Amino acid sequence: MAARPKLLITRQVFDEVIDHLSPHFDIIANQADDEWTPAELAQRAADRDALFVVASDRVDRALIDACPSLKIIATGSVGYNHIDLKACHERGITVSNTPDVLTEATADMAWALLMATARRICESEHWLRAGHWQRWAFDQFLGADVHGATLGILGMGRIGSAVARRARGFDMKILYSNRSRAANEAELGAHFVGKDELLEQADHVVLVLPYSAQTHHTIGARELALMKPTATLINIARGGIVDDAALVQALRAGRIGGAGLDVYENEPALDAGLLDVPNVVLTPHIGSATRSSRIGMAILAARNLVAFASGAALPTPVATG
Ligand code: 8YV
Repeated sequence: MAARPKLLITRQVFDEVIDHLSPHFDIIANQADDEWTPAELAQRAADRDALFVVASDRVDRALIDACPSLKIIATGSVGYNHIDLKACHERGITVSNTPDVLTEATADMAWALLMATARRICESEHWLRAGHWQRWAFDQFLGADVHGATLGILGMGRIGSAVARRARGFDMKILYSNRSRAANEAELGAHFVGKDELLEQADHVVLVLPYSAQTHHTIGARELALMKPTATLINIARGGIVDDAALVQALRAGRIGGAGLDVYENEPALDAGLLDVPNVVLTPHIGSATRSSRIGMAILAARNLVAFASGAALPTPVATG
């Protein structure tokens, strides 16, 4: 019997995922979820045919070069900006990701952040917990309307569309900006506009773009200055799409109303200013963090690996060329 291909799983995964992979691979797992330096990761990956990684693993050319037998990288994430696709292409390494299974959970998260930011949920809760609530007042924690407001979605892919569908229940006007017009815009009731027009008109801006060199700092000081002083900015996409330092300045100066952030430029490190401004809701990259969504992501990554090991077509390959 031919030897099973060697797989490294870089992070702790659900037991059923290990069970799914075990018949097909000789596995090194990290069920203790130890934190590895890039050198430790490269050392463990060196003799592997397959890697199961996550978005916080940096799969750069140096790591790929350190793995001469590597044939497939399955990431347990929809985003794949952490993988050097060019290096994979040159080496003929197959890559897969996990679209669809996290779309609805991530769209729910965009709404959780939008509502929390617009209605100052976290800020008022902290104030209450600190014992400041002595009496009710007409002007306490006045927030922004969500119902009937204008929603601007930057990036109208699967998650953007799911965010838009939810907006209809709030009777919102929906604007979107995207590289190309969305085929489903009529069904979503969404209007295609330029980025600047969207920023000028939207009461709530949701970022759902993939990160790339082209989308780096899509929202910087210039863009923040275009937004309404009452507007909220929600980022569930990737750190680096927003210039966090410029955002801190805009929040401090009251140039926008507030922000809801799940992702950060240098996460898990945060721009220190973000911790000091009250009008920002901060979550630790939990956009897809529901049980069903995270299990779905891990199982889909495993299904891609098993398909590869069996010589079958991958369910969700990433084009590297
Ligand atoms: C993941 C994500 O939870 O899928 C993505 O691209 O950003 C999140 O859903 C995270 O990246 C863990 O891999």
